Amino acid sequence: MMIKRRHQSDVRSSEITPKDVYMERRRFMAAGAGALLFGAVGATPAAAARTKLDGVVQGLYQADEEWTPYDDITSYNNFYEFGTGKDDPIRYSRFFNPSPWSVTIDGAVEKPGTYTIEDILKPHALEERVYRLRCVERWSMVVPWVGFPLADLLKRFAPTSGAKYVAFETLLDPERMPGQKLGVLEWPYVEGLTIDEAMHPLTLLAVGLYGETMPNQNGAPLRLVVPWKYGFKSIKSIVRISLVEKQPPTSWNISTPREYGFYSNVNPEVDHPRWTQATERRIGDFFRRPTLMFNGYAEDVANLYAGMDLVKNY
Ligand SMILES: Nc1nc2c(c(=O)[nH]1)N[C@H]1C(S)=C(S)[C@@H](COP(=O)(O)O)O[C@H]1N2
Ligand SMILES: [Mo]
Repeated sequence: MMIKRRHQSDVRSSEITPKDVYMERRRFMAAGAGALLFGAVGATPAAAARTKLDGVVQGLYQADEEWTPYDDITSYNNFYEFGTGKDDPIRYSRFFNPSPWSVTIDGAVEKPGTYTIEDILKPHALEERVYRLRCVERWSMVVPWVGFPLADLLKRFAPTSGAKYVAFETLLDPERMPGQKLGVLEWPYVEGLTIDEAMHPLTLLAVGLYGETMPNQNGAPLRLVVPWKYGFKSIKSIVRISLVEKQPPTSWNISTPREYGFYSNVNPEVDHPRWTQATERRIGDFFRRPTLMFNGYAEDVANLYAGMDLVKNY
């Protein structure tokens, strides 16, 4: 059953009030010392432009849960290229311009090349899918993404038999992504999936949310969404997709291998070394709730890991 409850914060840009702009300005002013590094102190930004996406159809997957409000999805998140605080991405991605944008598809494909984002998107119908996203830090949210299956894109470039894994890379540009001037991670941010995970129908390349183009802080113009894995697998602002023979490196595994493995499936039974993963706090809720195996997508994805030791392959 599909139940859709739109939250009152689902407003068109024309409805954004002076109060919103004021609050946004307050956020900016509160930026403090970090702002010296990240720039833009004293700027008076208008509310971010919000552009509706045309021709979006209802997708197959609709989590039957209340959508997390737009303002929460876009103001409390992780995007270390714009700082490590939860409210850094909205603040410091304000002037990021994701256009023009191109994406390189290479490795074990018959048709490698670098394509404009327009050429990448052209053949794909956009659909809305409501997915749960759970961060390894134990907060979660429900997001109406707009996108298309990654599998449809990969098939266009004709993977060869050497394509066992898919590696993803975020833009590397410290001038435009000032968090890359800090050594908190190795840059660029990289992630990877097995080919079966990448071809799974749940795996989405997203270009927007709430029916509108992707906000900068959520990974404009193109990001991955893998709803049964911890949020960090869902890499943002992608510039390269490589089909490869060997398991590719991933940013969090490079930085802290004991805490973050290649698979990173949401699993309430396998704890993070420093905290339990059995519960989570839905953004906007006060009480914690139990975390579900594979984030509630076990029926769809458990077969990908049949016979695998999920304690070893964390
Ligand atoms: N390039 C890049 N992608 C990233 C991150 C990041 O820091 N850099 N953070 C990840 C983490 S930890 C999470 S929880 C999700 C959050 O997605 P959201 O911002 O849409 O909530 O993005 C992931 N993708
Ligand atoms: Mo995360």
